[in-house]
Amino acid sequence: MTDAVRAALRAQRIEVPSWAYGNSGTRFKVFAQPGVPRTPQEKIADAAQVHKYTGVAPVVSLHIPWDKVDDYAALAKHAEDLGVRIGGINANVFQDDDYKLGSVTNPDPAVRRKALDHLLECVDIADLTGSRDIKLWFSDGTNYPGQDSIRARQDRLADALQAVYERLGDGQRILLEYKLFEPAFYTMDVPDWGTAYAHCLRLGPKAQVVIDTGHHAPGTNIEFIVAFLLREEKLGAFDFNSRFYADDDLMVGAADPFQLFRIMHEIVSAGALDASSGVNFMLDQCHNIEPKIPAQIRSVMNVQEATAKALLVDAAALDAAQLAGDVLGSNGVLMDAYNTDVRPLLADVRQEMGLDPDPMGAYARSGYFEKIAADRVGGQQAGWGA
Ligand code: AOS
Ligand code: ZN
Ligand code: ZN
Repeated sequence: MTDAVRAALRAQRIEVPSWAYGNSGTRFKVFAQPGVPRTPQEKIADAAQVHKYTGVAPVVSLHIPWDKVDDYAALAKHAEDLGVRIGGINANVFQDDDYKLGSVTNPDPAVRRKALDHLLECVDIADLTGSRDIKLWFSDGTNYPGQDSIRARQDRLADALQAVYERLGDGQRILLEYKLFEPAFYTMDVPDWGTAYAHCLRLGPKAQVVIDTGHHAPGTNIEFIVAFLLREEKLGAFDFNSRFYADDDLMVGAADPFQLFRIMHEIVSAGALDASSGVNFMLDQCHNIEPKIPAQIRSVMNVQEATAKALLVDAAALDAAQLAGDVLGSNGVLMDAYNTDVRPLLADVRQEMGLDPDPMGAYARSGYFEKIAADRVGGQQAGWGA
């Protein structure tokens, strides 16, 4: 079993977001940090550090227009030269003044057209970067009862999604992300997994749901959603992060490592950890007060630890206990795995991969931060929330 566990841990792939490396903050304040990237190229260079020290984060998501460049093929080559590649393309229809009353669900057809054109531009960019995933998150919604027709907005959303779906090339897919609230507070047009699932079901097999772990009501059983969508073959990706209260975008696993383990147990037990499953394990976080690159390294390590524990679940014993109705026995099997310290195993696996067993220490000793802090003075790109 250990050889298979080690092989699965070596093969694990986690996609990191370009926006995690730029300055970010809340509506109250953005605390600028020294050395943050000034260009998409520098964001990719920072993301490459995470892969250099973890060995399992070779893919970087872009966010358009934050990462807009003149030559996407050159950007993809830049990534490859650094040992990583460009992953999902994230649309942004939430920061333009025109989108105050919504983007694709706006009552004004001219605004809807503008938003749809941006979504189609993201597919064009995915063509150029060779990306499979076009990730769509809509901040669209309403703040007051009566503000707009809930049903009409669903019709507008469906029309826009259908247009993007028809534009998709071979091997591409829509990843539709839901969010319970914020920035709209009365209705979001894609508020929950059921809405996202229903739209993706209507669209077809190239439309999948993204589960952002910060996008649910407190107490939501996220692993149930994971298991259900896996069974329906409609789980496309995660936007991993941690929350204490809302969409806090904190380091994944930092608030509730047990929940992350339960999520990864559903993934492992469904055979969905392997890349062939099509599930994309992405991070979607903002590091407002902590150093960006180490925070991403820690996040990747947290996902690795939850995954390692999930891989250690004695599936045969669990199955037998479940079928026997042995409540304490089945729970005990799961808890035995969760309570296993997997850090020595992961340190071993890193050494097998030719890596330092301590990614955080190795990065800290590398001098990379000191170099970028000295080199990158001025003109820092604003990131998410800035
Ligand atoms: C917004 O809350 C969503 O989590 C988005 O996925 C994310 O913040 C970013 O816009 C990337 O799509
Ligand atoms: Zn997200
Ligand atoms: Zn979010």
